[in-house]
Amino acid sequence: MSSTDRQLLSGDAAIALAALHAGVALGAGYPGTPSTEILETFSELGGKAQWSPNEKVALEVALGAAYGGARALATMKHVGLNVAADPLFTAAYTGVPGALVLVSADDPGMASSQNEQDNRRYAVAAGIPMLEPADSQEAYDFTLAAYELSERWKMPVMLRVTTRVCHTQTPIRPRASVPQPATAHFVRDIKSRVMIPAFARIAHQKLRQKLNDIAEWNETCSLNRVIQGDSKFGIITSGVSYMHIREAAPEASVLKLGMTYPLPLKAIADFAKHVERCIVIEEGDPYLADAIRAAGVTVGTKPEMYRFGELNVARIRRILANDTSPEPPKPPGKPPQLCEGCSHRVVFEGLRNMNCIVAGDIGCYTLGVLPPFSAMDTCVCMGASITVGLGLRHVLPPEEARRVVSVIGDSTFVHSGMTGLAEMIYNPPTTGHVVILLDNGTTAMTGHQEHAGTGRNLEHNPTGKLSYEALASAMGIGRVHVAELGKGSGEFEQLVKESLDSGELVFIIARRPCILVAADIRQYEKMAAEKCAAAQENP
Ligand SMILES: Cc1ncc(C[n+]2csc(CCOP(=O)(O)OP(=O)(O)O)c2C)c(N)n1
Ligand code: SF4
Repeated sequence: MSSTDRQLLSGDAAIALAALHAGVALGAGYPGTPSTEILETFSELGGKAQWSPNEKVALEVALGAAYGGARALATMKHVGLNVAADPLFTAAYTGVPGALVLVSADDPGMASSQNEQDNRRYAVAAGIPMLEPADSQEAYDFTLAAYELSERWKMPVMLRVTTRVCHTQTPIRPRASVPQPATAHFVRDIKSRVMIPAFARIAHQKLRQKLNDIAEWNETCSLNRVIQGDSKFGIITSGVSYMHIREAAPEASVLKLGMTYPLPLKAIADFAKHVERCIVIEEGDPYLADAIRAAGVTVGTKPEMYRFGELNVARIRRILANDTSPEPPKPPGKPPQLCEGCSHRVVFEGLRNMNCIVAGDIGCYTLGVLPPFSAMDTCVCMGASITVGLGLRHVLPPEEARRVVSVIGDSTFVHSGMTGLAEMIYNPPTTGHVVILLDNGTTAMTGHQEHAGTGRNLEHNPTGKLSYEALASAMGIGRVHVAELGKGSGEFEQLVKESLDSGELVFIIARRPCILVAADIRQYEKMAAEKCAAAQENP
């Protein structure tokens, strides 16, 4: 197959291929549906990709690479951008001498997420140009365009994709050749990169000027397209909604926006003026509709009920008919559950038997909330188990407070649990607290990725390994226990009971590999040991 032959790729794979073709020097991210496959594919294709402990770290590492003059990629799911929001806003001020593309993979309909936030709002709030592809070809083309834009305007660019775009396979034709980046090289530019207030004030002004210039450029940019149709009826749209619209209303004139921040408001007003009725159709929040109306352009928008969940052809037909009658219920799916033999079962059986108040977290183990366990009382965002548990401990009457435990997975602990431990040591509840770390040696929920606690990198090769025991002890937790989980919950229950009764700060590492990767882990370890032995024999 020649490099320009058509290929059937998911949007995630198309982004990875474009990153490879763009000569991206480093891709960093944290797994999360629907973004995970981007870095995995980038690595399989031969790109340098690495999992970071969390999204803030990933964005900062990628930003550093772009400060060094390279093209860099940062990937994450939508909620990950909440974690990375701090560097994001200031990266817009500093700009980049290389190029930085941030992929935010949103999950309207919450196929695998705790909320359906619409990250287009982040592009506006931070002042970062944003592109929204509709299918895999556009995912490929827009990724390349994002690098060109990032280099041209010397600032990060956001590629905002959604679940359907990420996971649907559609044909793409790669470009015959893509201009390659210059070699990475650090050029000192203190006023642009060190955001003390005196420099940041100037940087903010520069950012707003750049955004004005980009908005002007976007008025005639080829990333936006008008599909001429019926002059009576026009639709303004972006992203995957465009694909559904072509089927639901093939006769309509369509303005398909590819760059959705900053918006080409003159082109939009012009389009609306030339059709008798104009409506904005978009998945998620009425982001486009709000901005277009705020600019004084009269457009219709979808009824509020269509803000929730994904759009599809049937729902768009209903929007166009202004049908707000109740929608047919979705066929009930099989409720998810922990695998037979999953080590998390032992833990939640024990917690249920002891009637603990469980501040939980996000991972496979969130399924501990469902029967037969029903042993999780809170779950907010990654890392919140330890801190929410502490809050409960601080205010509940002592006899209730002593039943509170925090339960956190190993990948989640590395992601955002460590600061919770610092809080526990700094502001200890009078009744003590018990944190249970579920160390199954993988990020199971998102497809078994490695993390900084597994001792293996993205490609499963050996690398540095965080020791939870040493970390907790060094942070000042007096009672640190490792519980090798067996089949029954008896021993584990006894340990938790003693820990709760102690009234001290206790950190329990409940250890047993996820059964779905236990054999793989043994294989990785065997290969690493063989490599090590070979290196010793032939130093
Ligand atoms: C900020 C954020 N990033 C990523 C995700 C996606 N995600 C949910 S849980 C999880 C980690 C799960 O791994 P672990 O804590 O080890 O639990 P396990 O699934 O292995 O039981 C990830 C990456 C998320 N929900 N929020
Ligand atoms: S994938 Fe692993 S961690 Fe997740 S439920 Fe199954 S055995 Fe448990």
